[in-house]
Amino acid sequence: MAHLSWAILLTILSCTGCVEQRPDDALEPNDTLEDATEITIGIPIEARANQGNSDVFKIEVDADEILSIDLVSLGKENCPGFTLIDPSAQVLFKDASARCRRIGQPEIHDAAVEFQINGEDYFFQTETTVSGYYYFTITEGRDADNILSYSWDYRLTVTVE
Ligand SMILES: [Ca+2]
Repeated sequence: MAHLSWAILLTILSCTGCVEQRPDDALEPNDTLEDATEITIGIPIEARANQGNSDVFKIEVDADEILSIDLVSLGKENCPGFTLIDPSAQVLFKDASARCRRIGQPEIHDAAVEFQINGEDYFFQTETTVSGYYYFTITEGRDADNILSYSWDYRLTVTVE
């Protein structure tokens, strides 16, 4: 009987899905391009990236504009990876690793995309060459040994000039 109890306890402790995750934001589900949250230009969105659950946003833009994506950290584990795709489905930016810390270069970083890390915050800017929907994805990273699911709160503002 004692062995059975230990077995149950170990199962609970080692079951990653059993560890409670911080609640998702009201924008869910937005894990895929099909379910992307549409951004209104100039209107900030406050949202939460939970580990294992990407946040996908779509932004309708004309060609020959300056598209800026501004991310301000609002706390918790600041571990985001980013992807930016243009309306012709070309990947302009893609982080290489799902690990928490930003190590090394992105897997894809088109020369037309400016990317800045400003302390805890992030900034993208690019001149649009195609009109239509740009897709911007935030994926919360992880560490090899994190037990509790990581979670990052952020404010996203998109502007077009
Ligand atoms: Ca999501």
